[in-house]
Amino acid sequence: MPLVRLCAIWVVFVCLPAFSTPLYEVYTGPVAAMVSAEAFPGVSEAKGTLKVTGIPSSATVKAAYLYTSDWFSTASLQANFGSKDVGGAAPSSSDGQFSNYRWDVTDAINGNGSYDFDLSGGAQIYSVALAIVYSTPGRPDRTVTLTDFSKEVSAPDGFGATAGTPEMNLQLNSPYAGAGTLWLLTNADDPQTTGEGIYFNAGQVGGPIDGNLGPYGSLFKLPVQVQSGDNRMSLTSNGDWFGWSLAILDAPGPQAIPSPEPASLSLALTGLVALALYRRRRS
Ligand SMILES: [Ca+2]
Repeated sequence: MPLVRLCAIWVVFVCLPAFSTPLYEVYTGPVAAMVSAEAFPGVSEAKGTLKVTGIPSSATVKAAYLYTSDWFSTASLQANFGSKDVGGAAPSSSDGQFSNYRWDVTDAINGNGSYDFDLSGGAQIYSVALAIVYSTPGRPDRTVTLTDFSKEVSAPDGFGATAGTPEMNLQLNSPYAGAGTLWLLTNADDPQTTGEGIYFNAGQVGGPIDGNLGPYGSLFKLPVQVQSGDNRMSLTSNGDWFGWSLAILDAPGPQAIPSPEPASLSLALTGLVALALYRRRRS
């Protein structure tokens, strides 16, 4: 958390808006994901452009969500995306002074390109992100799990944090083991306090968390080794105070049934022909 922001007054709202729920969606088939994000220095209105790249022209968009998060406020935020008014949103989840917001913008995505956004009504917005899951015929089967939440990761002395712990964990299930990709979005992280770690199962796969998008937010796309069953992620604070709001795991799908190699197939045919000739000679 940028130190300049620590003296902010936390506005407590008497009437909290209705909360929707965190998301945990699993997509299977020839699916893939992409995430685009932009950082902001703790603003009440976040305007910018998110780029969508890498989606094949034959792909179908299964889901697209616009994300932001806010600190010290749970007020509803208003959003425009891709020249459309996509309406107001209450927090989809909240943890202490950190809240996550989500809009379903699936209908607004028309393939690769630049998508303008304008989010207003916030207190301290540090990042805006777009997460897309798409399906491409002919691609290998995968298992993409998209989940959003609010986790306030805070220093042991807290800097005034009212929730969160120095280490936040999350588990994602995968039916199959193999190589995968993990996306994580954090915000209000900064380079002044560093040394954070990102862990996946037993090993460290990333860190520090120092605003790799700019002041003050980070987007990570990390290669991971997925195990069958539960996979445990951990983010450590090491003195920084930030929010963690999004995780997407691209994991293996069902293994393709092995087809006979051409060499072994011709060997089998040769054997069958030889057997037929031998029987004809004996008859
Ligand atoms: Ca940091």
